[in-house]
Amino acid sequence: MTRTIFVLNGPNLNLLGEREPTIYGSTTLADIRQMCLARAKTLGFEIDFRQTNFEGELVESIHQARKQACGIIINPAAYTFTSIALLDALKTFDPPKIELHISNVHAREEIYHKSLVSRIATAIMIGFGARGYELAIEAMAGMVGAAKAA
Ligand code: CA2
Repeated sequence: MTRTIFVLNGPNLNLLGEREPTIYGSTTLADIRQMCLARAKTLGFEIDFRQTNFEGELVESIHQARKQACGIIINPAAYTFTSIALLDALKTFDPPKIELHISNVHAREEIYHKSLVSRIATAIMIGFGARGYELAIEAMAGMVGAAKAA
């Protein structure tokens, strides 16, 4: 079985660390990628880390994950609340899928409260800041099983 976890990031997350640090913190997406790679390595997993500002590209990545990944961690950003295409694609991916948000979306404006993705996510990681990615990898390793010593 593959030991690759896809970590997918949606629109505007390439700006992390550059704008709105009070909401999203000062860690950049490049920093988060490094954290993910390092944590996954200790657990015996590989990471395919991606970011796109395009809905269709996220859908394509999910299709690739069907053949190449043992799990998906996805921060769909604004598409969380709008994309039925993303929801339909994620429905075709049977292994564990974790929906992740850096900020606590429920403490924010109402437009950020109703996730379309949550209904099909295996689990949800919300409001832990950039550290949520590491926690999600640990959780995913636990769900997929046979993790090496941490
Ligand atoms: O908290 C999260 O991770 C979000 O998925 C981020 C999304 C937002 O639409 C979700 O409600 C919660 C927005 C990402 C925008 O990223 C930026 C990063 C830096 C500066 C501006 C936007």
